[in-house]
Amino acid sequence: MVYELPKLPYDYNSLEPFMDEATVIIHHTKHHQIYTDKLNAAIKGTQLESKNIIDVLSEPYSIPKELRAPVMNFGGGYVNHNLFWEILRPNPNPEANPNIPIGEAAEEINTNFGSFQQFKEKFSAEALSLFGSGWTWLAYNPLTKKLEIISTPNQDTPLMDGKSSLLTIDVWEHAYYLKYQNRRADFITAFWNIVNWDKVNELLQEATKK
Ligand code: MN3
Repeated sequence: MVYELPKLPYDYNSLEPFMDEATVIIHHTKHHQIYTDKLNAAIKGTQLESKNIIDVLSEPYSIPKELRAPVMNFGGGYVNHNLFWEILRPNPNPEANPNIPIGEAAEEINTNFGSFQQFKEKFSAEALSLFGSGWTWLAYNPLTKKLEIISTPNQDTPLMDGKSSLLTIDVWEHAYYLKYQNRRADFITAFWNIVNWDKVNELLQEATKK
């Protein structure tokens, strides 16, 4: 398969003021594009060309050894960013539209973490304390049937551990440095205003059906 950079489901400036236009443009057209291009280059002419990257990353130890590092890095970077853009949405007036979980996602968050507030605090603390570059996730573990807050280094993804990704924040510095510099905590606080809870709920429903 040849992978393409997906179009964003909103305008580059529409996540303002929480995520600034310049960051979104560079993040999407440079960083995400490079992961896409390097994934295509890594699998070109190999047996992985005929497989779906989601399936490939779900079984990282079945990736031929010489391809494993580039496929995990660039394939992970490709799918992680695909998800990241999908779980965001514009919210120009958060005071009028407090952004809270809906449906099954709301219920499961309450069951697993006590309340949305407690979940938010735990997830934010996890994202803040992640050392170096990586991602913090809300994931569904099909073995325990529970939600988990986890972090992964680099471009690793919960798929590699058999878990389904429901929500994620990119805490690589490229995701926030232009606007927030070293203030990762402010970026995380802003993030909650633009989470697309309809999408998170949809992903949870898909994950629990499997
Ligand atoms: Mn990124």
